[in-house]
Amino acid sequence: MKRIEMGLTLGLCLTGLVPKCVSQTHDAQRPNILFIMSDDHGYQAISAYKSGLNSTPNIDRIANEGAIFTRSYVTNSICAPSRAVMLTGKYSHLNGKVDNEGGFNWNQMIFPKLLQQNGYQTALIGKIHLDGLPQGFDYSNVLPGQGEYYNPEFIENGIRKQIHGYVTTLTTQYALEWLDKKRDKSKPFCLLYHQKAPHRNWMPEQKYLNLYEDRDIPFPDNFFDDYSGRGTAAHTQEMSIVKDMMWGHDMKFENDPYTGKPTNLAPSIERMDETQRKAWRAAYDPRNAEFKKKMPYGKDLAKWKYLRYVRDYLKCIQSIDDGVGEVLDYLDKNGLTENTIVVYTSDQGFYLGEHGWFDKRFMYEESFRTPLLIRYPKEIKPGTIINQMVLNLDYAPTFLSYAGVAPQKEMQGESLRGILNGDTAKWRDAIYYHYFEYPGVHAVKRHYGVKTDRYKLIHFYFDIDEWELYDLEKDPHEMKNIYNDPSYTQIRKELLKKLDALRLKYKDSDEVTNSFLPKKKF
Ligand code: SGN
Ligand code: CA
Repeated sequence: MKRIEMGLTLGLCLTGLVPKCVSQTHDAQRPNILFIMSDDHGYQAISAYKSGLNSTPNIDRIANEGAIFTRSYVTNSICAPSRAVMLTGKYSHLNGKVDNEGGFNWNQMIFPKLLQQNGYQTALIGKIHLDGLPQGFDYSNVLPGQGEYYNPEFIENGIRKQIHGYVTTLTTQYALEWLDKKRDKSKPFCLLYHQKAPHRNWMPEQKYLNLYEDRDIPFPDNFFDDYSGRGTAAHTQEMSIVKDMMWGHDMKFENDPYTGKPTNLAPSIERMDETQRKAWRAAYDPRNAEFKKKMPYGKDLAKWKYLRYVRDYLKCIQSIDDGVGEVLDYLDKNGLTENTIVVYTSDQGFYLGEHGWFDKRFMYEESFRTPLLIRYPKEIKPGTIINQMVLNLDYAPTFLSYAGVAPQKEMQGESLRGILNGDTAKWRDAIYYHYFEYPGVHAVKRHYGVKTDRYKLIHFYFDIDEWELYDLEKDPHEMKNIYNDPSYTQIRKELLKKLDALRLKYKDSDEVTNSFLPKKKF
């Protein structure tokens, strides 16, 4: 708007002749926010990260037309806590959601509430994994808990219904319906479009059941890791592809190939209608029969399990990518592309066979790091690459900054807007991590630590007291703990100092840490 027109409008507003006009004019300029997130989507499975595993042309569009972050991390690599960090802009020990088990306090401040209070229309669609009726949203349509792949239940504004269909396509359909028909188009929007896939147990959409079956998938170099050179935690975890994957649930056998007994795949299959079940069996039965003919063992069995897992995982991602394409097309067709910030991320990273693992939780790179792509044509140059270390803690301040809303002062993250515009001078040189869920599923010990550009220092605690140090330049796959290596004494001292400083800055301490320990002995 030209300055004279603005003066005139402002004048009329001040005289009370044109109520609300300033905010309406302002609203037209404020960007929309489309926050896309999937669950357990490792950066290794996005072609924009050039890993060579699969092809995700629609997700890649966000990077090509905007920015890609090469060092984006989470503060606590597990689902519900990560989401709580993103919403509140605070570390787990301050927002209270330290693990998947405890409740989430929806009464605390979260960025959607601030946007809503400042004239945004807000919606939450898909997986959130935080119990209770979501606050801060004009519309919500969410999966209960983890949600189901086939014929899932959705809770629409508090009302629970089972819906026929596949979860990823339904979530996309609801997002498009809200954008097109359910929102107040006179206001800017903030839509959280959050997919359940590719979370375990990796059940692909009917049309993708045979995708990648004829394609070889490369194995990570450290697939046959024996954990020598690492401490107790890497040895005692229960997230090994070869040892911990189940014949039913994970490997998709209705009967155990060795004992012939029915497996725990049954609940997933029973949810399906006849057509879905027929298509499923037509795909898996012949492959399972093939396996039984050969009965591979040793390293061949490990490789077979890896391929079954990763192929199913990648199939699930294909449906996510399709959905991203449909939503980006909707923005294009409705003239919304220019004025909408589109973010793609995951609640954490994931192991795709690195160290022989699936799942997440560890501060080791593949689960600590997460994909992050942002497009905003008005401010971000296409093809921008950001190498600074950023955190999911930064998302709330970033959205608020673009919306012109002041963050709550307790929020601990930094807006990414500056570094996206090339202002990198004062950015952080270290990041702090803290994982709490132990004892728990997958048995990953409690730990916290610091990562700098080159090094990573980790302290595993609770029922052990062990330190690990990695030189990521010399040892990018974190195979050799050098904490006690005398040539790293000085580095170790500096990192310990940095860790203390970060714990102080983010208000974590032994006292706080101890307050989250389980009350009863186990
Ligand atoms: C389930 C999965 C685990 C997974 C957790 C947490 N098991 O318990 O493999 O680590 O969720 O995942 S399953 O048998 O139910 O598939 S998270 O993404 O929600 O944190
Ligand atoms: Ca997750």
